[in-house]
Amino acid sequence: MQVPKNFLWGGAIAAHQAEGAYNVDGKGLSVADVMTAAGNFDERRITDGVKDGEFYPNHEGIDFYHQYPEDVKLFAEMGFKCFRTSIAWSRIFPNGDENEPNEAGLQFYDRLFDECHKYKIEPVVTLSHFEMPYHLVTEYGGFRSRKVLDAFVKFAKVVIDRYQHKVKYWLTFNEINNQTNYDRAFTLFTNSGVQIHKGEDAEAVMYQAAHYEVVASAKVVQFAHQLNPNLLIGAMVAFSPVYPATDKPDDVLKAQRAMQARFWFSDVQVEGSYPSWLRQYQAAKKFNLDITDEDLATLKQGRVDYLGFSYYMSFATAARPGEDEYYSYNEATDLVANNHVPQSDWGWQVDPKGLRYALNWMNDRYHLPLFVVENGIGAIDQLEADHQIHDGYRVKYLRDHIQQMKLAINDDGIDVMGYTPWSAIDIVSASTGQLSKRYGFIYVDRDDDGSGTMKRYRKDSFYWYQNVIATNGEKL
Ligand code: P53
Repeated sequence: MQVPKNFLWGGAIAAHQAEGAYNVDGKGLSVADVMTAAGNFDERRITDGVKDGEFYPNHEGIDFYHQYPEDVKLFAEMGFKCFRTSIAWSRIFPNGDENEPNEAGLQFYDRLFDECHKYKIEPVVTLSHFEMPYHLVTEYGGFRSRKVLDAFVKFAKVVIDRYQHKVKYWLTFNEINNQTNYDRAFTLFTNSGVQIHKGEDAEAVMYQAAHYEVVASAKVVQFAHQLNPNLLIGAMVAFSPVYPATDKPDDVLKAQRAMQARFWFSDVQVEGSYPSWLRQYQAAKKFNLDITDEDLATLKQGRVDYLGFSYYMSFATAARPGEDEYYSYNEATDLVANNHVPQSDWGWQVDPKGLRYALNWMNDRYHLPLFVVENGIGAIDQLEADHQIHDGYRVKYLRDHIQQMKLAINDDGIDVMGYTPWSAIDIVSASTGQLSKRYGFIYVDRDDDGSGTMKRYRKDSFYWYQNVIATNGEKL
């Protein structure tokens, strides 16, 4: 059993987790540059600018900024048809609010995309992947300000115009729905550049920031469609489905609300309007949001062409005794463990069948082509004395998930554009800042404290994936 002929096999990374060179060629600080490293179960700290004596793992990343020719060559050796990365906003507009872009930053992505095309690798580019210019945080409070909506659209127009003949596949906001978990500082900061002040209603702030983002996304879609009809612009959500913990009707309703709360973002981006429950909910909660008629018209005119999503794990939820009439969902407190699936070393619930569920759920709801733009497992790898890495657990994870994706394609008839596992190569973990939470097919000799040679080594999974691509998914 194979997948369609033109299927886009590849791998994914994000600029801030790989490039390093955080202050090179005019790049400004981004939100990723003020986050420290954490351990397995604690959170990265967000510092007030870059502080002496702190370690910021994204500052060097894996030095992809300088070593990309060697890395892209390795991607080509695996047979990648596409490669997903992001454009670091702060390379193009170092502060975010300049009038003119930074030409040196633009030239880097020219070189990178040219390098990809040398091997017939199609770039898939995310416009905003947890890397807003830090100046937009300190000056405007991130996406709580409409000015940042405009700054983002300006940035997006510059890069889409510049690379329209090199990049066909675009995604607007990476995992725009992580901020459903509005009580977690990391998600609001990385999605939206937002920090919550004492006494503020984080949920209301999230709905405002996310509104400006879906409007920005719609403006970008509109711009791209007018500029060049060959371009395809997608939305991108983290698809962790939320299952009801039991068959109790209250749990089922709670899980339904959780799904609505996690996926209203893509509802708006795909359908061009807010779902009815959310309008009622926002009014009942008296959030007092700046949502204009003009915004609502913009949303209708900027519907995405496809839906990209990440899939790592599934969640489960249970209703609380005396649940309120809204079945409101707070991701920080309302998730429960699912004892039917195992967990990764970082506590992520491993559930391959959830990927088939995800594809069917989105296909039923959105009727658009779907693109699996992230899937993978963070694990500790051992570099052996002979420079081999035996990562059978990674092969097993990916095999089990590809198997389910193939069932969704062949048995359920779903239009899946491609598959770009996370990550093409080891990079800095987004949530922990660790290098040791490894996802790649290519090992990078770098440790959590920044030591190591930065040398690249092929893992067992590298050769396995090479064969998966060569057989178009037949041999797993
Ligand atoms: P890390 C939360 C839930 C699912 C995916 O994550 C997530 C997050 C935020 O951490 O992030 C995505 O590195 C994200 C990538 C990230 C990858 O998943 O925290 O798009 O930037 O690296 C894996 O283990």
